[in-house]
Amino acid sequence: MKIAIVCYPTYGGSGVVATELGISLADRGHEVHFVSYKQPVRLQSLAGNLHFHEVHVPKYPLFHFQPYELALSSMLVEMVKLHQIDLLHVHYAIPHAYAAYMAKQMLKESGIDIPVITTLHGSDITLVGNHPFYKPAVTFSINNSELVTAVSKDLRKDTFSFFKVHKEIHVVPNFINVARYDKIRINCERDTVAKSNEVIVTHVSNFRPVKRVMDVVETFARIHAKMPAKLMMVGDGPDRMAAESRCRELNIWDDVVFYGKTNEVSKILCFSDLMLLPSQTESFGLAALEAMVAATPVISSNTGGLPEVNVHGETGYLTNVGDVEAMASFAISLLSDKEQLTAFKQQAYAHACQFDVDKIVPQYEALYQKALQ
Ligand code: GMT
Repeated sequence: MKIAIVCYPTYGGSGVVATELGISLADRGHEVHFVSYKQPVRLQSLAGNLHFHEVHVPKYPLFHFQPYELALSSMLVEMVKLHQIDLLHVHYAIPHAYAAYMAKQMLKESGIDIPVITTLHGSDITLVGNHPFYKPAVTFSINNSELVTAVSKDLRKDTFSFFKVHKEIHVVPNFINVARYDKIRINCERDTVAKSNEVIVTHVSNFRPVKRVMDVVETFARIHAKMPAKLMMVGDGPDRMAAESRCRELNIWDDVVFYGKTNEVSKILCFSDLMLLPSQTESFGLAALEAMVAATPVISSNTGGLPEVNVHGETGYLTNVGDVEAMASFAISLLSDKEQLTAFKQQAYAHACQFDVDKIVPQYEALYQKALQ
């Protein structure tokens, strides 16, 4: 099949999932065309049947806001014709599903009827898409996609409760490439960041308010008070500075590393003992799954799709949002019991294997076949 994938190119989960999906589809023999305003960060090499098309938005002084959707839908029309694309798979409803709908209508004039598959990722439904300024357009583009998928049962439930959607929503969970992580785990180079008696706690996110990074810092401070420990803060975003100053106030600064945005996430997770993900809401929590495949148990909040990924008492623990005391107490008891920690590490890895790319990508392929029929 010739598939065009429209996504955000950034470190965000939706862009990562879309990129990994495209890479895997190309491995499975499909021709994949990524369309975005920049080459996706996880798309390191373009060869053979993997292509990238950059959307350019010409700057014109009349426009206060540059019309990205217009440029995207025009590019999709040209690209579909030139490369004889079979289907459009758009990740994140805003504005991708809307632009794909417009492209589809334009293509009809040339006698081409191309199916659009929309994958909902979370904040496009629960945070941004829900805003009254966007809601009618989001509802319209979901209802006018041939097929709609959501990354968790919880996100499907939210979509039905927030929008008047009359389409079936297929749940296709996020996935990871287990074989790739297995290779990294051979040499983690743990001693480059911590002494042998120190535990390593990690947080990975875009440091937006929804991630509650201050809860990470507060939880870590409690762990640090009980045992030698290091905190790895991976990612960047609006709450990073506040988190950094809180680390200074709490006198834990020397034991905290702020990495910023990095492509070394899997390496950092490889030497981690515990992942903290206290998000306010999380449709899936790809970061939790990436930790688990690196055999790192997760302490997360119990909201959204997180309970579909992190199993309480098996791969980690779930707590109420904002319950720093509970997170710290689970963390301290797990990290101080070597035997239990080893068991949780193995269980986390075993559970993550259920989300292997080879199990999930065929689900998308089956949906593509369905859409083409
Ligand atoms: O987590 C973010 O803020 C980034 C965001 C995105 O859209 O890129 O992530 C969403 O999609 C990910 C991939 O499907 C999910 O794993 C995240 O849980 C989801 N984020 C939220 O729901 C807040």
